[in-house]
Amino acid sequence: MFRDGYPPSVAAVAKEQSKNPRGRLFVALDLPGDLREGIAAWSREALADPALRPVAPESLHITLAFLGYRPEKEVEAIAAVVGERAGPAPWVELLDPERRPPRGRARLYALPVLSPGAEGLQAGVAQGLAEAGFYEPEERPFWPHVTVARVRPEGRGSRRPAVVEKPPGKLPEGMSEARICRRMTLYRSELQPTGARYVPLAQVKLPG
Ligand code: 2AM
Repeated sequence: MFRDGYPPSVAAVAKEQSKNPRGRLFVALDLPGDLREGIAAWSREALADPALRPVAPESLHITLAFLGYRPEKEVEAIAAVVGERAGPAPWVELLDPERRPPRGRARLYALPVLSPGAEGLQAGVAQGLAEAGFYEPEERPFWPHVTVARVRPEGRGSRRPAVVEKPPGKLPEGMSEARICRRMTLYRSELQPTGARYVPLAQVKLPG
């Protein structure tokens, strides 16, 4: 029910939001620059299908915990928990692209990640954030991956993904070699018509 029985005006909602701003937050393991460049080079051909919207090289990451919309005033405390949960820098291996969902029209393509270290780091960060009340652990198991492309909608205003005629093939040899990831970042995702922009709010250097 609305207070006074009237729905708030657009101006009132905007005023309330500016008093209590919220950000769409997530914690991610950053990939080393040469690996991001390698993915970008591969993707120029592999993700050339017009139905695909490749992720910009600077936005490639492994999400560890997606917090959803949180009040901006919590950012400092969230960053402190992320810092406390910094573990050893994990080694990661990228696997050949997979689509999600596996059947029907694909919505995204991702490179699954093999990394017991990243799984350990994710478990610690998720537990710390959940204990502090900033995160609700997901029921599905953690799927470490790097999203490399999202599928555009079929038409304007449609929620149905377009058909991908030429899905990405395998990764070239050498790209699956294990790499060490030395940085974990708390990001704010800003949704824009052209795709999301990820703004780093706090960064943690991982030891080792
Ligand atoms: P994705 O790459 O698998 O799409 C910023 O949006 C990051 O948070 C993305 O990496 C995205 O994962 C992840 N993300 C977005 N919404 C999410 C949700 N509802 N649950 C889990 N992760 C999400």
